[in-house]
Amino acid sequence: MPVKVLFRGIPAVALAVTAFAFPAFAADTNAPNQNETKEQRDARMAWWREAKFGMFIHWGVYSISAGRYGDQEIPGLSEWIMHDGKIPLAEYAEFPKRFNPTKFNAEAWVKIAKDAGQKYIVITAKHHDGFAMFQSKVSDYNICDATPFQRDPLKELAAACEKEGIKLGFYYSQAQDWGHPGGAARDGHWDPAQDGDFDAYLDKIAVPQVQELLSNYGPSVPAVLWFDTPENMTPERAAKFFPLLKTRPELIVNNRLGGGFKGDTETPEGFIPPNGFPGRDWETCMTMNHSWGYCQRDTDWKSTADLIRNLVEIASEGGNYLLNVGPTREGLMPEACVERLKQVGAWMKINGESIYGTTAGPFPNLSWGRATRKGQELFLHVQTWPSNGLLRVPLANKISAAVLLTQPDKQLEVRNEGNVTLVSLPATAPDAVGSVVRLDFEGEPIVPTTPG
Ligand code: FHN
Repeated sequence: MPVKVLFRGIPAVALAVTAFAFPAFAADTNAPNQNETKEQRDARMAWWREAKFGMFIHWGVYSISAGRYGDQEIPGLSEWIMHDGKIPLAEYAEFPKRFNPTKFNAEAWVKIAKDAGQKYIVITAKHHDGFAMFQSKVSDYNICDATPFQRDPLKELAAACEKEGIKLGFYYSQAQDWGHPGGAARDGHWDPAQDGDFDAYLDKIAVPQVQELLSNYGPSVPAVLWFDTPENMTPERAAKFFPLLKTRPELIVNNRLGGGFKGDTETPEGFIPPNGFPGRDWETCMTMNHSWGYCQRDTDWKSTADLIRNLVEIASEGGNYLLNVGPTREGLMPEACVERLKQVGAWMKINGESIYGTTAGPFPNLSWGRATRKGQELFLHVQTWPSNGLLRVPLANKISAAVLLTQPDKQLEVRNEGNVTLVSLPATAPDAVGSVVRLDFEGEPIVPTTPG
């Protein structure tokens, strides 16, 4: 089938930047959690701050095409294929008829996340193509009514997550919807079947579907609601969602609803902000390759070492890491992802205490690695092993204990020299990617501006 390719080569980061190029509106006093105290907020965010590491899942009928349409490769993100290939709605609506991911096993997916050390999952309930990956009474353009599969994966995931103690969140594309009349499309509609009134679309599709997502999966699912690309959203339009969000006081909502709604979390996409977002909770979302949805040609996977170092860098700046997997049309996670997640999990098994529940480290920079903090413990992530066996830590506090997490029963020799704490390390690093030293220190960290 010939397809006109109109991809404009928008990388993920650029998409993120353009997505937020909206004027800032005054905070709406009707917005959820406006009057929350710091204590209430800390309690609401507690599990998320402890979790640090989550799995993002982009799964939809775009995994059928996996980056190809007819005999053409469609450049760009595989989940944008309908947009970038300018595929008419009636043609795209043929995809669901071929979507039968019989190998999908919610328990297996949750186990992959759990074994990786991930504490929460956020899955695409509806992406920009407008196809709902859940049972929806609002529109029959959904996985239960429009595919031979006829199962609701969100329901199965909710049950599996509950069993394993993993939190489940839903991604919902509230503004862009290329499958329902009136839904927004970046750069405009390409098929007259998409034309319609945006407010009517919000009232008839987006708001009621969010209500379904907030009502049909039990009292604690979704734990997170992850909006995206707020095209055309205004404060009035964002406010249509507020009464619903307020029905779930424990819900965590990201900052992409639009209309000036700040939400609970900043969401840098594909990059790590050098100093985090002081005073704000934040989460870097990132794919393991380039696409978010499954894309057959996209095999440029980040290495396990990169994934671990990203996680460490993010934690050292006080953020969470939401790492994406794009499962296949059969319902399987790509082997390359599973393998890497397993290896990250092996590292987390030993070093997890240096990540979970930590806050940013106290050092502006360290020549040999990164640091995280949990109360009176500092975790030194040594990525460049000192050739003389002495780790120089710009810290003047009294140290009561120092151990390598690989050998927690063996105390390391520590001494203070001026402003610097010197830790004696073994000749070789126990872990080539990142070995962690835990320092138990007294008082508040004293970090000299000019290390001695
Ligand atoms: O356009 C989407 C993209 O497909 C993907 O879902 C990412 C994930 O954060 N968000 C959008 C771009 O900002």
